[in-house]
Amino acid sequence: QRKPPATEEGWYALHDCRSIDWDAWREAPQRVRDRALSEGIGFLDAYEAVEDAEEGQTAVYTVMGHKADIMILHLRPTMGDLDAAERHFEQTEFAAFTEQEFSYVSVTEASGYTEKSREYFEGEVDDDSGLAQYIQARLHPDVPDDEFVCFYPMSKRRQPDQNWYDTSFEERAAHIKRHGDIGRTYGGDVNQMIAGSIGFDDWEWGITLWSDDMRHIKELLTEMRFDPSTSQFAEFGPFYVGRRFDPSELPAVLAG
Ligand code: 76R
Repeated sequence: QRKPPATEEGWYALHDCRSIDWDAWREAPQRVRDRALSEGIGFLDAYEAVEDAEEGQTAVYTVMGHKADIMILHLRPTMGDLDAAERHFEQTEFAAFTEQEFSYVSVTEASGYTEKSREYFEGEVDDDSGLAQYIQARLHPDVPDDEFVCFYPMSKRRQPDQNWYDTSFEERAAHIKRHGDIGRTYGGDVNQMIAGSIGFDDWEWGITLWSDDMRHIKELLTEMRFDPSTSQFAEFGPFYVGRRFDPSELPAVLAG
């Protein structure tokens, strides 16, 4: 009755949000700044090219507002890869000018709530079927070229009268179906990555959304706020909104 959904995990994700110490940056001698920039660009280029691991993705964004200045997103096959990425970054001269304001650790997740995904989890589909390929693409996503990213952690509510974890599988599956029906109407306008973080971080999922127009994200999230799966059960953490940049643009980002 209360059984948890089957899940499959893919790549591990680290959202690494940093602020820049602008005073230290302005005061640093030019040769130190040059070295910091070339080490920063070198790190980001190598990680975007996934030179450190078998596979994965890395992307870097500027972050709007006071919460951070940049967000580095790493997706890698193992948690050890993420650990190495974080420590490797700390060893660059560039990192000395940054402070880690926020980070989030999760792993991409597919769950067996929908009828189709249940067929997949029950082993009834071939590996080369469209469904299997769709799920594998969700677990090993290509970070889209979209200009904007929106990241936030969330949990499902656990209150006496509104407890996601006390509802039956069937009830949760009905919620997820309606949730997915809304989500699919934004196909093409919003790309998303759902990553589970139970046991990894302070919330239960990390939501990463990408779009070329932030209004699509606002519209999607507003529609979901009115859907019972969100209105009755969702709790949200802080939101981070960023804009993609190419590592070669780091000097311009730091020139302010
Ligand atoms: O195919 C289907 O019918 C459902 C597929 C699906 C699942 C299983 C799906 C589709 N999601 C699933 C699971 Mn989702 N999702 C969120 C958020 O801000 C909010 O209100 C909630 C944050 C967004 C914006 C979003 C978008 N989803 C989940 C889960 C795990 C639930 C569990 O296991 O208990 C969470 C926490 C979550 C949250 N979802 C989609 C979207 C979009 C856009 C889709 C459509 C996918 C597509 O187009 O392929």
